[in-house]
Amino acid sequence: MWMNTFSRFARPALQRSTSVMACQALRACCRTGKTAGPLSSCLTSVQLRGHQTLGSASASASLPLTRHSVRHVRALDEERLMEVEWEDGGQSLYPFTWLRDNCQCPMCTLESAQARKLLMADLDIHTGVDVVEVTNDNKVSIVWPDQHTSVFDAEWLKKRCFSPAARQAMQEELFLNERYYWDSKLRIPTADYQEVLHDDQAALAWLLALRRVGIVYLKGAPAEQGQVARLAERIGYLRLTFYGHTWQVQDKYMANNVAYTSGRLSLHTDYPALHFAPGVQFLHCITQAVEGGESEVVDGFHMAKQLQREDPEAFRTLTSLPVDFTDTGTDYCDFMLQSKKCIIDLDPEGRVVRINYNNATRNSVLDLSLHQVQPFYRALKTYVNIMNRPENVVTYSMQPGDLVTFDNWRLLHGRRSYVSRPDRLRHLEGAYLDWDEVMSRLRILHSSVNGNV
Ligand code: OGA
Ligand code: NM2
Ligand code: ZN
Ligand code: ZN
Repeated sequence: MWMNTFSRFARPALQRSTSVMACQALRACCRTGKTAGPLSSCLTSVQLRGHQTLGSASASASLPLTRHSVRHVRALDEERLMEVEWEDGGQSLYPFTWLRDNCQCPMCTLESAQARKLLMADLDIHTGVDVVEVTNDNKVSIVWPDQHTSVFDAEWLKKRCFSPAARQAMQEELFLNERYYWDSKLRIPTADYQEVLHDDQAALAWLLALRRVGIVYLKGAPAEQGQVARLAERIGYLRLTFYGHTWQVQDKYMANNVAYTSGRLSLHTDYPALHFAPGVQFLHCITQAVEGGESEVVDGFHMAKQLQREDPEAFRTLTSLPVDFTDTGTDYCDFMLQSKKCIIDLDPEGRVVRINYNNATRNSVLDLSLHQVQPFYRALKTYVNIMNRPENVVTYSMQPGDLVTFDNWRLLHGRRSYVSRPDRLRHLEGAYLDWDEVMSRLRILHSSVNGNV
């Protein structure tokens, strides 16, 4: 039953990003109901009220554990590499310098902190080796010229193999950078607030979907303040900003932010006025307006890919021209922020990693040469037009007790204007977190739910 739902959830509304691997992993998940490997678990799910309801992340305990045994090891002195031949026939190469740098003995490693004690000053980056051999318990032992001995576990070495495929697999396991792109057909993954608070499998499923899809809806929170802080404590701690530890989205007299009015908020990411914008946002509905106030979201990464395809010149403009943002006022304390960001941030490999765009805080100071001004507006308008296409926007209306969690580096969100009535004040409570803390909790939950594989 969940398989059906999940594959519908995965395609066609969810289009995968670049690599083929995650898609295969996802399909494998859908077929077997098992995780595809460490930290690439999929989610079991059943449908509820038009949303995609998350079950729990499936455990990998029943997967056969692949144990890697060393058949043979030798030193390639010329290349200064150690070659490991595995029982399955594969081979891995490890540089002498890297092996010496990562000796796991108590003199070189502080075991209680899993941290390196060996100093760079004491590392000979031209070292040779005296002896390399496989021990009786299938470890690799190296005696260095100064007779210091290092012993490496076979699994430990295998995971750190330098082949492009092994490196890619390790990076995916560590950072979960594969994303499932979506459009208006997305059924937002949904979980139960109380379950996420009290059940580790539910919490893991929540955070995996938050990472992969970018948005997860939680239902069943008490319609009173304090819930976003409670949820942040489930992860670690929240991110304090000038708007406070948590903040109240309400129509306020002399509002210090356009969000604190009853007006329409066009699609935006929060806080581009901070150079390090919050990675994750929680919004909890305490009271909804009688009329209006519906929420809108789009997948900013998917929209950026679409822009790149449809208008490469506009994409180049938005990924290369820095734009000034500003925010001034008083809240938690007084503030006078200035920042410079490209609307679309790429990593060194050219992958989209962050969207920075709030039209309300985009500065009137525009640090561009005269001839760049019109191309900049043209590019931004093109990107915004793509986002606003009905086939790209997901619309929902938050009800008291609903709590939405989303990737603020990836999604753009907005809200329709609403009718403010003194007897029914619309009230959302919000909070920010950063991705480091969220990913840290995700890894811990993954190893406690699925065992340290
Ligand atoms: C915000 C915001 C959404 C809403 O406060 O930045 O996007 O529904 N609010 O009020
Ligand atoms: N609030 C909701 O970029 C922004 O100013 C987003 C932030 C006021 C904390 C709004
Ligand atoms: Zn050592
Ligand atoms: Zn916002």
